[in-house]
Amino acid sequence: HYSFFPGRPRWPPSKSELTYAFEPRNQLPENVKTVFGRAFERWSEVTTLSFIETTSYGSADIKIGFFNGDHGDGEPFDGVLGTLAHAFSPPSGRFHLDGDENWVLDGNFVSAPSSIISAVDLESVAVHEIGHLLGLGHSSVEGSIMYPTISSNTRKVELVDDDIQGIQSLY
Ligand code: TQI
Ligand code: ZN
Ligand code: ZN
Repeated sequence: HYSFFPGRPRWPPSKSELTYAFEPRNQLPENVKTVFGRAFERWSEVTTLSFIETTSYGSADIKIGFFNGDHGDGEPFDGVLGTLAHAFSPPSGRFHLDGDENWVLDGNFVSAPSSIISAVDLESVAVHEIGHLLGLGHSSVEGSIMYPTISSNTRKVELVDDDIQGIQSLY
């Protein structure tokens, strides 16, 4: 079953259009940004929320960036595997990904040779973390997007009934 963060934080009803922006210093290529756009779309399809990319990083509701190791928020990344990403509950909007992972995009390695085995599918992680950004905690339903484990080299991007019921009870 789905869960929420303590106190059930959510984005206020007045904010059904959420903006997102990418950390300018990352200089992400367009195909990486597209993956996040698709991940947001999966949640907007089942809610009244919409997500709009903005180039105004400072004023965006959701700020997305790749960071390595200690990046100043008290939750350092740990190199390959372990923690892959973290996102904070509403209305924080902070969405950080571990730059040391071997991220896979549409089945292709972004930053590593394909002989590497610790591949992590970016879209799968993005869909899960956006759930957290919107207020969902972890689910006990195996196979749900919000289930707290994923096998490496696995792609899991489709919301299941439990994810949809959870987000629809918040929004
Ligand atoms: N990052 C954890 C996660 O997003 C961070 C975390 C741990 C957390 N406990 C939490 C976040 C409680 C909110 C509430 O779950 S992770 C997965 C999964 C991670 C894990 O890097 O371990 C995914 C990131 F679910 F597959 F294990 C993305 Cl998809
Ligand atoms: Zn962080
Ligand atoms: Zn999680």
